[in-house]
Amino acid sequence: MIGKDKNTFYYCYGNVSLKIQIPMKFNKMPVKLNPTYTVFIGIILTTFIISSCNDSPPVPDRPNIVLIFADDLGYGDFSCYGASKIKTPNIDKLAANGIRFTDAHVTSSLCSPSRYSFLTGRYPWRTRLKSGVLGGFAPPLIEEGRTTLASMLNANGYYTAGIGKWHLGFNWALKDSVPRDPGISEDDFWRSVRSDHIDFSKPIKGGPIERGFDYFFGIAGSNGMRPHAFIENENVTMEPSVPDNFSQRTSGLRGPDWDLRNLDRVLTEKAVAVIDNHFSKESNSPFFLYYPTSAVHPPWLPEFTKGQSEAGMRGDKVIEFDWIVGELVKALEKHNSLENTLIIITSDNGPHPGDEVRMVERYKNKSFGDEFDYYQPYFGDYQPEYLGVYNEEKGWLTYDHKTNAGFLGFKSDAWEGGLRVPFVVHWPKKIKGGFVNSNVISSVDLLATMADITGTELREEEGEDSYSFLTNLLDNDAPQVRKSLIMAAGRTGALVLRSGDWKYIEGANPLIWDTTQYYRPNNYPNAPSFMQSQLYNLKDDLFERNDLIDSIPEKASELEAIVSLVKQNKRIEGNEVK
Ligand SMILES: [Ca+2]
Repeated sequence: MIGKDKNTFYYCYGNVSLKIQIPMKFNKMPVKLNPTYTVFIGIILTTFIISSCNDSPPVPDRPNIVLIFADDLGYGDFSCYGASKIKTPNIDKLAANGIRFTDAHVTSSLCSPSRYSFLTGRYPWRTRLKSGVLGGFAPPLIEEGRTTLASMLNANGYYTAGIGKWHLGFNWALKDSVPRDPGISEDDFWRSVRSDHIDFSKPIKGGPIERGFDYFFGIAGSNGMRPHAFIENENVTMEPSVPDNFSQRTSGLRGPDWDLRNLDRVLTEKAVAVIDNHFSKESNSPFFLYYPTSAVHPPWLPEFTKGQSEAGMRGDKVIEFDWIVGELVKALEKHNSLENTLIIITSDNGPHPGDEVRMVERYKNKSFGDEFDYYQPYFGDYQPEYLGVYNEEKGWLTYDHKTNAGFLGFKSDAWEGGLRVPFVVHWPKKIKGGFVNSNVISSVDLLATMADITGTELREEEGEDSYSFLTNLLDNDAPQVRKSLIMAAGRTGALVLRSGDWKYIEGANPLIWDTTQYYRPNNYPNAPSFMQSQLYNLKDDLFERNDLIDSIPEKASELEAIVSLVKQNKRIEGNEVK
């Protein structure tokens, strides 16, 4: 016998291989059978597949899984989703041979909470983080012992690797000399911590390795966030020790191997190495690669795609993201494993509108030194646009590219521009391809979907908000699984309920965020304040221009009541609160 997974045995005699599949129901029989009888009965009950045997082990039925999770990438950024100023041929090709979902949503329009849902199948507002994101030194957000995508797949025999931006917290070791004020919250204290407060000789606990990953290489938070150091498993590769000229947001120290301009190339080389190493071991077990990229979070410093889009620095960074996808596809093809690899490409939240003028001027003025000469060709004459969003004082350069595909709002908002994301699925062995699917799905559903794919039954407390959409992957005509979905505006934490075509947005708590005018989109002068509850019918009003909160009060009250119950930490499915 040369291989075995949960339901399949492989035998190889000379140049003939034999694959014996045991039906799932048989495998779940309560009687414990002698393995000899198991094989014998299995032979009677199942189909033999005889084929010519080469040197490679047989392809396991369970797919490899590659999740490529962009940062701040908008619904309108890929050419297969309508972008004309940016070409994304690698992603377009996967979409053309797979499924492109048009009504996929994240659970929060900011990084940390969205990532929490992605990995745990649980809504982020059930955690301590009710709004905003974690700082770079924040304690873990995923609770110890909670099932994650990685731990679930790991328990199923998958090799699990995480590469890229974690942003879900670690337990960093402080130097003994750092004072702690017992009067401030844990998160506030860690927000004040600097790199020179950390004892980098100690292991970094509470991260991916303790949440189900066999291997991790990446960065703690966003690219502009401290600490500026690569983390491999539970240690930094090089301690932050040299002056950091690369960050637009934080000054201080960086590891000598850390360069903001090439983060995505370094991370992608590691991701490709994970695939190469897996196949070099001739393992029969499948692998799970979780790759949340640094791209396309600001600062946008494209390393080798300069000028390849017509949408400035950010547009060129999207092209770099497409290059990442192409590199991973090439690696899978090299090992003849593209066929049975499930690839998913999506984003953690909505986009910025374009290049931020405030930052462009700092690069242009060489505020960070001569190292930014490389970017000077970007900075000719420009005409900023004022879109009524954050950093409004200097405006944005959009180059007529609509990062949000024309939806209302951007990153952090409760409107579709913040919450609706591109979602491409490619799995040639099971998906015949070329489909566009308009069912509502969410990245919080990945845990249940992957459990379904691997034949795992989740316990009640695992992935409590996750619902498998495997039927939608296998049959494009299958009905929508979700009856409702709860999301949240990233910065305010206001909850959003999608129920059928209806969308209810809770008014934001002014104690959390009250700069109302800052967020009002200029291209929609009568847009309601996010301080007020809103009601939209997306079937008639996809761009959320017609607030029905006053004209259909009974529907608003019905949905508001559900949101009120949900805030008591109840579970919701099909509007039935449990
Ligand atoms: Ca993000």
